[in-house]
Amino acid sequence: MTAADLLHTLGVPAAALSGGELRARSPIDGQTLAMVHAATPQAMAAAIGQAQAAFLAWRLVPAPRRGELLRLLGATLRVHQPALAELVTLEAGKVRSEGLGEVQEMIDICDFAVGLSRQLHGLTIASERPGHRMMEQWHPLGVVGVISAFNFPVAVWAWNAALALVCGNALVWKPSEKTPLTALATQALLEMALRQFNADGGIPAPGGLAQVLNGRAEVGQALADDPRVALLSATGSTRMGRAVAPRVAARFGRCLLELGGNNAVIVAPSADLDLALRGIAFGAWGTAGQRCTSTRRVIVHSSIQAELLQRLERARASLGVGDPRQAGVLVGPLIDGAAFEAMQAALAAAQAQGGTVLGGERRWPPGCGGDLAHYAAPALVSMPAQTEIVCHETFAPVLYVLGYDHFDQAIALHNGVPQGLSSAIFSNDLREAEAFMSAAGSDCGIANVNIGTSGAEIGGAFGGEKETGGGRESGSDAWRNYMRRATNTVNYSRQLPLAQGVKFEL
Ligand code: UN1
Repeated sequence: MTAADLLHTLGVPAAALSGGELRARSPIDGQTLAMVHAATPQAMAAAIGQAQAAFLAWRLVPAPRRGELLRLLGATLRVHQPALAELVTLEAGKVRSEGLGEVQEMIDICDFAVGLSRQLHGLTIASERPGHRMMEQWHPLGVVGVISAFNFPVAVWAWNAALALVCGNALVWKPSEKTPLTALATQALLEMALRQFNADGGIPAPGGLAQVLNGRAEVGQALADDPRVALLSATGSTRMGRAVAPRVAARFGRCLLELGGNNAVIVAPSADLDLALRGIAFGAWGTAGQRCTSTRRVIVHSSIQAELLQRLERARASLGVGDPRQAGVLVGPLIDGAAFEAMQAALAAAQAQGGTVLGGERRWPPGCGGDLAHYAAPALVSMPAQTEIVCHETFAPVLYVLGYDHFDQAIALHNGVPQGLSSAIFSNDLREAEAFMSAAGSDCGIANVNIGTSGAEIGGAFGGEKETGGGRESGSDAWRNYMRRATNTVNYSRQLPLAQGVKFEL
């Protein structure tokens, strides 16, 4: 199906797809898919105003009723999963099973939010004063702004949208300029769910509750700067986070940052190498290395370094690179020419810093647009040390391999980068595995044993430390980021004792 057919199936009006100034492009062949309208900062301000008004009504709707909207969104996504996944493949270049997986992640978080709609509970706390009771409540927060990246163009929105909406907030979304079509399609599916919600006889949703505005950086800045935006959830590069977070902090807004990673796998002498090989290959080269959880570094014990390198090289050389819609292809295109240039620059730097590079060359798969698209062979780079380039996140299928002799050295190398998102160890030694997950082990937000760094489930909190930004999205208690906590003390006695035994007798 063409993009136009898919968008029609997904309920996007044809008028939204031509005459605009933002080019939607497929990385598969570099062709233009549509010309989409780009919003102005003024339009963003107006949208935030509508969202603020919608919030005032939505916060009063009982949470289980709000959960019904997410149940309907999940049901709508189930019906349209194949078409939306195909659009993700066209616009972000993911292989088909990963496109489907991304939409599955949206469905999963909707299911999670439905359950959550009856579990947004706080604590009851023992008061030190007689006849008093303390408790905490979680209240809706306000307008939630979402800035998302091209590489998970719809799942990351869904993590934020499902939690924000069930928590009683309104939503304004600024998607990546590189993936405006999947954003329009997702919004159309949400509007289908809203129409059903508003027709079922229950309390309806206010207009303007969830909006999407495609546009350039200044539209994202308008979202970051607006004091009516209570929480800005931003996913993307550390550079983007550095630009956005101080603007939000300057007005005392809340930020939820999910920025770059530089994820490593430690391979210990006891590792099951078959498992390690698959986990590393998928993590490093799957999704063409364009996940924030992609494996960028392998830290392998010197006793098995040669064997692992040899097996990794065999796997690397056998990977099908090409049109992500074709059977047998596991590595699709890079998102654009700039991504390819960044990959080449990283490989040149690695070589200059003493590395041995295998692969990484440009490919021109037949029927894929020639020079208009950017495909690269995955790269495997042996490094003599953790040099400057290894400490840098390059969003491409480049894997650096470093050796170690002692476990402590592996942990030091592991943590010796500025980012702290995801991490893994392959080991069958219980002591090593536990030490890796301990307070003195991996400093990342995600630390896995005998699975790779990428492909997290929605049930856990997702995010990381240091330059990754410290935010947590998705599962566990990440919902608390989307609410405000009120501590309440109730006096049901006939006295007014003061806390800490303070006396103030009139
Ligand atoms: C991202 O790359 O921004 O853990 C998100 C994973 C996916 C999400 C990645 N579930 O790889």
